[in-house]
Amino acid sequence: MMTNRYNNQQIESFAQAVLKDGHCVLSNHFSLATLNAWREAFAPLLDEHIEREGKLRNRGPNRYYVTLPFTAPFADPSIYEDEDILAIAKRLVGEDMVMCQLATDTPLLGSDYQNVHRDAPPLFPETGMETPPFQLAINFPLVDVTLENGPFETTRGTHMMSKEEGLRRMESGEIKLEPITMQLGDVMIRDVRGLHRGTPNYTKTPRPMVVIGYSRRWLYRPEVSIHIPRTTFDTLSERARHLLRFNPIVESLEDKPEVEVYQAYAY
Ligand SMILES: O=C(O)CCC(=O)C(=O)O
Repeated sequence: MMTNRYNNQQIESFAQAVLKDGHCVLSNHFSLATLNAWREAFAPLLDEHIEREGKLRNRGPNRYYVTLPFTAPFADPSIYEDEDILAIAKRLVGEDMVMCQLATDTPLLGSDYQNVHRDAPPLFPETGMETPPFQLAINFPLVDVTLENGPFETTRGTHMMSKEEGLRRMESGEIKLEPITMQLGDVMIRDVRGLHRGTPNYTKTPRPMVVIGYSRRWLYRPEVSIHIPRTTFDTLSERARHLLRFNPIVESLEDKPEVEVYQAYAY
């Protein structure tokens, strides 16, 4: 049985921070042993990815988006069924939310500043108006994130305005990009509409950042999905089966697309 670290009031205040600022950070949340195992298992996946499709450079130079296989060590309920994170996420994207993404963003030496962007198009582009949240990214690094190795930079409040308005307020200096440095174990919960960018990794060590997507049940993002082996699906908890209910069930994880489907990422 997984237990809550935070009480209801604390959960509510994390959710309020996401509503107001667009993001919050839970410090020292995940087990370091688990994250160290993820980092080790991820290293060969990154190498294979670079070999196979590194030339596409679709996230900018020396920066890679790699989907994680839904298998050990990544198919870990202590991570994707974390009680505190689910409690915060449900307040933001609904009791019947779905988990739609399990992947990583990794800048290497030679990466660059990305253009400021959001990760999802607006729901109602013709109005310029924003709504309550519909898609969240749960981000946690597999190494400490410092000012040197490519901290994610983000803004406050821009998830509730049009991209044009957000960029205008950044241009005028009213809203600033803030680098989010993180310790291994920290977790950021963010509304993917907040204007942000990746920054250069000046070190020789990759900076993998995991992204788990939770969204409203009615949102379909064809760019992302989690392929769940049938044999694994049968072993999942009832809650996990419910969270993952709209993902494809596959006979084998070898039946995956040749290249990442999530190529266009910036909106
Ligand atoms: O990994 C990062 O720091 C940010 C990457 C990013 O925003 C993206 O590729 O969409």
